[in-house]
Amino acid sequence: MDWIDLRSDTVTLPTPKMRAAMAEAEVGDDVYGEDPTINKLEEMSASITGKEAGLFVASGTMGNLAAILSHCGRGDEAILGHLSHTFLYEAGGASALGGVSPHLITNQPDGTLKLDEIESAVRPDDPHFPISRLVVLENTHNRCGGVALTVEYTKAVAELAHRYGLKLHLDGARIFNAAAVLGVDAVDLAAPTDSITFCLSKGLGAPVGSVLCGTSEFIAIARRMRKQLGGGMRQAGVLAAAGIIALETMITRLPEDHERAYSLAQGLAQIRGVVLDPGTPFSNMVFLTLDDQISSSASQIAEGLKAQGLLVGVTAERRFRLVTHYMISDSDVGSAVEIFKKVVHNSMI
Ligand code: TLP
Repeated sequence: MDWIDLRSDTVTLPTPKMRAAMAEAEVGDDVYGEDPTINKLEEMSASITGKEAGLFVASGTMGNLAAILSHCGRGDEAILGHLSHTFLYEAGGASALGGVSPHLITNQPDGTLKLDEIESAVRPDDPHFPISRLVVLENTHNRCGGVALTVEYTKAVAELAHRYGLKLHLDGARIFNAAAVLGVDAVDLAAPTDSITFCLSKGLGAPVGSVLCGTSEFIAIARRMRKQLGGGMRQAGVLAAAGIIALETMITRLPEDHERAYSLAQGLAQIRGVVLDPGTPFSNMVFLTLDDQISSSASQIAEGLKAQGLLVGVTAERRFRLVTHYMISDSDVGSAVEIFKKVVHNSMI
């Protein structure tokens, strides 16, 4: 079956250009720092985020974890949102492997954390408390609908964090989507932060990898953390080669995904029985919920959609996430709406 796969932008396959670059990549032992393709990707990544240095890592999860472990020691605390990917979906790595406690603050619907709540979360210097070391933001914010955090907001959080001697890490898995939505440069979104992870293997279509960027001093520490985590790779230039093509060819086309997410939302909004989240889509994600006219659960509806060739993400009992990416065409959007309509209609009470 020719699937229309809207579960995530992580399902994207490498483009022919990526495969060609992978086949021809010049490689070496990256643990010795001798893989020219990885070195090039790391330099490009540093420059595209305006940081001094970059570190190629296996995944967004590894990038965020290496960052937290580099900023914090055992018993320290990181302040982050209750809906952040790092808290919800990274298997508790920071606590399990680093002994770093999460100090949760409520994410506002727009993905932000309230400044006064961050400030109150910073621990006083008292032996009863862990030491507050880090604030973590996410841009775009996945569970908050793919919404982008602005440069001004990021600056305000950085200023606050720095005032208290804390660092700011940005989970910028989809930072280029955020930059496209806001019409700003990724450098400006990253500038206030002390470190940023961005992903090559989501909307940018590369098969593997993320890059953690920061000062040279920070990246040297993170490089040791990556080794501890078992992420010191050898001739991984074959992977980095695809990442280079991703940076060169896939960033400028992201607005197409946002336009298609918009058309998808317009189409789905016409279907009786589903309610779209207010404002969705903010970037390449459409979030919607089943209303009372539908007796089936989201999983049951998803099974029905799958039988018709449409794959969607189920994020709660009655809730879906649909994500557009470069493998989704205008006609896929039209078909997805038709399939959704048919399956939901058949589930009407
Ligand atoms: N997100 C994936 C799933 O894990 C949910 C997805 O399909 O959206 N930060 C953010 C904001 C992410 O969305 C993700 C992946 C990560 C970090 C982790 O990246 P990977 O999967 O490369 O470890």
